[in-house]
Formats: sequence, structure tokens, C-alpha cells
Amino acid sequence: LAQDCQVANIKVKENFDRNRYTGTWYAVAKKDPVGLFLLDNVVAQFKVEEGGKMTATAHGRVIILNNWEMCANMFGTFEDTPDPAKFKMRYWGAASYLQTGYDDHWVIDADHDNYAIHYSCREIDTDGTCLDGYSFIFSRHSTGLRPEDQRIVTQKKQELCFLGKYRRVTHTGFC
Ligand code: ODT
Repeated sequence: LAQDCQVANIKVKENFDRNRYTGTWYAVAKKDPVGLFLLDNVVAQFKVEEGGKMTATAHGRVIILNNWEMCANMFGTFEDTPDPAKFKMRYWGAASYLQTGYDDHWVIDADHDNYAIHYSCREIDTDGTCLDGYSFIFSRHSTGLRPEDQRIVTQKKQELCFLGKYRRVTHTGFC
């Protein structure tokens, strides 16, 4: 399969259903952006509010000011776009010294019951490829991905042009 790695050509989940996406997702792998923030023990919890708006909370181990290790509690609200699987995520921390931002939040694939693949490109290069992006692989199971989902996830990592750039996200009970 030829890959052009154009951000504009990246396929996202068709007929994404935010209601089936709600609940707890454990990060099992992450491709970091420049200036990474969430290190490990990353767990996200998605909700759909009364008006239909998607929101989420997340926690994870972070190191701030170079050597202070803590568990960051984060909040995010998601703005809809014409594509039901593409959102803009506004995020902030429970404490003022945590990261804030406004990122793309694309759901690349999800079977809703086992795995989900998230993608965000923060900066597109002049050639249309992603210069600075990050991606989370999520599982419904704290123990990780089921063997039968691994093949799909590997395929999607490749389609995102991030294959080989992920690291495992461990869950040690820090958060
Ligand atoms: O960790 C990084 O290096 C960059 C990502 C920081 C964003 C954290 C924002 C969390 C906001 C609330 C939860 C949302 C769930 C998101 C799922 C995936 C993308 C972060």
C-alpha cells in the first residue's frame, strides 16, 4: 500500500458514534509530540453531555519543572466539525501549571468495546505531512490490547505514518 503521509488524506472512523465511545479507556501506547506531557498511567474517561457535546477527563503521570513528578488531572471539551470523527479538543489541567491547549482530536478507528486509535497533528509541514503530532492507542482493558486487535492497530499506525514511533504506556498504579 503506497503511503503519501498527507495529513489531509488520513482516513478516520466512519459513522463514529460518540455514545458508544463513552466510558473508560486505558492508554496502552503513545506516539509523543514535541514537548511531551503525559508520560504513563494515562486513563481517559469520555462523556456525552445532555446537549450532546462530548467531554472527557484524563489523568496521567507528568513531570513538570523538569523534576517534579505528579499525577495530572486534565479536562477536555470537544468541538464538533463537519466530520463526525474529527473534533477540536480544548484542554486544561486541574492546576494552573499544567498544560493547556487546543488540538485536533481525530478518532481513526474504534470498535468501541476493545480498542480505539486517536490521532492529532499539531503542525503540518510545508509538504502536507505531519511535522509535530501525537497519537494514543487505547484499550477498554487495563491489561492491554487483545491479540486479535493488534494486527488492526499495527495497520493503522502505519497508515498514520507513525509506525515504529510509539512507546508502551505502562500502568503502575501511580495515578
Ligand atoms: O501528552 C501529550 O504529550 C500531549 C497530550 C496532552 C493532552 C491531554 C489533554 C487531556 C484532556 C482531557 C481528556 C481527553 C482525552 C483524550 C484522549 C486522547 C488525546 C489526549
